[in-house]
Amino acid sequence: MRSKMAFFQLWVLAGLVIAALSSPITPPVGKEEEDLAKNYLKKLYGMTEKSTESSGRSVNDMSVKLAEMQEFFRLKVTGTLDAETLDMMKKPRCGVPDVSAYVAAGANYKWKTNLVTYRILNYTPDMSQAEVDNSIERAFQVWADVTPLKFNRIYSGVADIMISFGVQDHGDGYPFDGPNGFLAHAFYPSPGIGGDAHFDDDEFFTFSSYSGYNLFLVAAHEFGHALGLDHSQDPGALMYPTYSFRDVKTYALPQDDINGIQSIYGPNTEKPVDPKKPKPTPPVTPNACDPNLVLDAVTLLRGEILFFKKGLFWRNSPFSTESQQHLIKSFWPEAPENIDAAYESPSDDLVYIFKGQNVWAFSGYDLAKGFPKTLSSMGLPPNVKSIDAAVYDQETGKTLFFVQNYYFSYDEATKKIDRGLQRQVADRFPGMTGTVTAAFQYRGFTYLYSGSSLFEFGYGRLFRVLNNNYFLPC
Ligand SMILES: [Ca+2]
Ligand SMILES: [Ca+2]
Ligand SMILES: [Ca+2]
Ligand SMILES: [Zn+2]
Ligand SMILES: [Zn+2]
Repeated sequence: MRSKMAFFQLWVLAGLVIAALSSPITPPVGKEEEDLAKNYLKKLYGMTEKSTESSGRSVNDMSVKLAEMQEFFRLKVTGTLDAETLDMMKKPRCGVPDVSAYVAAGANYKWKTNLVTYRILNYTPDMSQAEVDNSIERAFQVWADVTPLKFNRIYSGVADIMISFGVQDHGDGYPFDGPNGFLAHAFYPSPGIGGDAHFDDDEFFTFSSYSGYNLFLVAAHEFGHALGLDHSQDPGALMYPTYSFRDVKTYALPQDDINGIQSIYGPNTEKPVDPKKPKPTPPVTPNACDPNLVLDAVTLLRGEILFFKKGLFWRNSPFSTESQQHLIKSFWPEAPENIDAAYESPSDDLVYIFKGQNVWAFSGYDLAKGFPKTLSSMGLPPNVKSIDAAVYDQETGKTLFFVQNYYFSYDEATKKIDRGLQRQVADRFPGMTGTVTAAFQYRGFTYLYSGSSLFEFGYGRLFRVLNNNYFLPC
């Protein structure tokens, strides 16, 4: 079993995920990828492989475990190693299994006291010691804020939560894997190694930038385990297994994690230290079945449709009947959240994202040179402080920017706003009387959202009025 762990070293190219955006066609699965998948399922889903002779048996087990993993990540359950599943396996993540029964069956995932001690045994060379101390302290504070728990740092002796950085085999039988792949792991509450958190020092940990892996975010996730939490299936949750950058300065623990930890320890009954400085509202992952859901923006991206709401988006692929929800920051760490509008320009193969007076352009995952820019750099008049929606019109090669009941027409070839400036939305889209809040074009139809309604236009007229979740998984 131990010798097989070496395969994890092959598993270093988290950047391969990028390929998924540009090529939706499933490439043949190579030996390396199959090994990757096997090790993933063995380590995280309790797959056992009896021996190579009984190959029929092990293939079966693999397909069962693949289905389990696909189910966990809400992927299409195929039981086969498809491109979508491989992409998920290549994402950098926590090394704790997704189904806890395989690691600590029957364990009591709870500290018996509300006063928990921690000790930092060593440091990473990636950051200053003060930055490590601060990241760890804030990571505990995230949980202390919403529970009766208090965390006391000690400098010698045995703490409940012993924190250390290590590489490869670091003495607990769960070796790390070099850069990317597994970033850290932690043990559920119990004496001895229980509660301890280990960080893979082959990663580059950071204090505040979005390159490398943010130590505060990784630590806050691991401490969730150290307090007794399992992985969450909510892609917006801190306890989701894969790593995603979040804005650390404004970080607020998501509601899903608050519910999880409070179901173990109860809420924090203490009054806030400074009542005048309210804590940020916990983010709630948008629900596709909410009849009052008002989407922020919709855009095409290389044949897929992305539906934005708050910090997340649903991604609808024509090659799959499912659509998955992702954090915006997990695709574009530099992009804003709660965006106003988005569209894809096929002529320059960029996706544009709007918020307030700024516009960001991305080529695949990368921020295009010179961005973010201002709305006025696109030729919009200075009195336009934000736009409501944007859509690229395939027929004319123009992009429409919606502002209240008006729209501007932007020529993608000349990169200029057409003369004549703003026009009435209802002149072009008869029947569209409200503000257009999001828009996209698909299969020759123009879809305009206004609040929680969806208007379908084709051949110059309104075809249907649909529910806001018509294209969403509900
Ligand atoms: Ca311990
Ligand atoms: Ca690693
Ligand atoms: Ca909008
Ligand atoms: Zn984890
Ligand atoms: Zn370890």
